[in-house]
Amino acid sequence: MATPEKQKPASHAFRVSNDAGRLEYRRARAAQLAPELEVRARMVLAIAGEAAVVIGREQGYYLCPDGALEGVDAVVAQANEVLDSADIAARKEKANKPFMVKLTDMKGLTIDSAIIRFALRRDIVAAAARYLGVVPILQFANVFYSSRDREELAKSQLYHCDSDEVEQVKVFILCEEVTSDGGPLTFVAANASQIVRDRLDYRYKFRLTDDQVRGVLGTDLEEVALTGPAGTAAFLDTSRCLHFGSRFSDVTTRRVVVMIQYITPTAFILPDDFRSGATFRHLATADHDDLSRMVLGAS
Ligand SMILES: O=C(O)CCC(=O)C(=O)O
Repeated sequence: MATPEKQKPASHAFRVSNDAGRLEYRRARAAQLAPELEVRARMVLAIAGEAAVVIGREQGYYLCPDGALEGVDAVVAQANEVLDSADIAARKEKANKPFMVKLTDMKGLTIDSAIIRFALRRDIVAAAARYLGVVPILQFANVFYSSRDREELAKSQLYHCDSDEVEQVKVFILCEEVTSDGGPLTFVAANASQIVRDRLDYRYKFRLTDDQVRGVLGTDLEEVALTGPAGTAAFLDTSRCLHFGSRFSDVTTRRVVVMIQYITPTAFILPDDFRSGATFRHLATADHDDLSRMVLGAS
C-alpha cells in the first residue's frame, strides 16, 4: 500500500526558497517571538565570555584539533558503546540515507549521558549562542555511522546548505580516525558559500556538483575537510556553509561521528510553539538552571 504523503507545514515554501524568501520568513517569526528572543539574547551577554571557541561570521566554522576541546573523550567513549551494540545492517535497511545512518534513538539519551552533558555544557552552548546571537535549542544529538553504499553520489554526499534554519551550529566530533579518503565532512567558508548561492540563485532543496561550486569559485575554492584522530571536532554552520560528506571509494572504510545540532526558536523545523517541537524538552527539570532549560526548549 502506498504511504500517504506527509502534509507539509506552512513554512515549507520558505524553507526551500532562496535566501531572500527565507529571511522574510525569519523576520516575521522573529517579530512573533520577540519576547522569547530578547530573553535568549540577554543570556548571551552573560555567557559569551565563557565560549569554548569563537566561530567567525565570515568563516561560519571553527576547527578543533584532537586535544583542543576538553571532555570530548567521554563523548567518544559513549559513541563507541553505542556502536558496539548497534545493529548496523538493520539500521541501514530502514534508513533514508543508507550511507549515513543514525545509531541510536535520541529519545533514549538520558540527561546523564556523556553526549547530552557535553551538549549542555556552558562553554559549548556559549560558543553556539555567541555566534547565533541567542541561546539556541538543542535539537539533535546522535552517533552517525557512514560507509559506502553505492557508487552514485546522492543527497548529503553532494554540496548543499541545510534548509532547517537560516543559520545554525552543528558540532561534529570524530569518534575514530578519519582520513581524506574516509568520507570526511567537507565544507566551504560561509562568505564563499554565499557567493556560490548568489551566483546560482540557490534554493535550499538544491544539491550541487563539485563542478558547479568550482565553476563559481574557480581557484578561490578552499575546501576544508574534517580529518584527524578521534577527538577532532568542528563547529559548523551547515545552513550558511556549503558542505558534503560520507563519500567513500573504499568499501572497507567507515566513519563514526557524533553530531549535535543547535537551532534557534525561529527555525523552519519548529512549530509556532517552538517548545512543543524541542526534541529534548522532556529532559528538563525544575533543578536545571535557566540556561539549560532554554537549551532544552523548556523556558
Ligand atoms: O557528514 C556528512 O556526511 C554530511 C553531514 C551533513 O550534511 C549534515 O549534517 O548536514
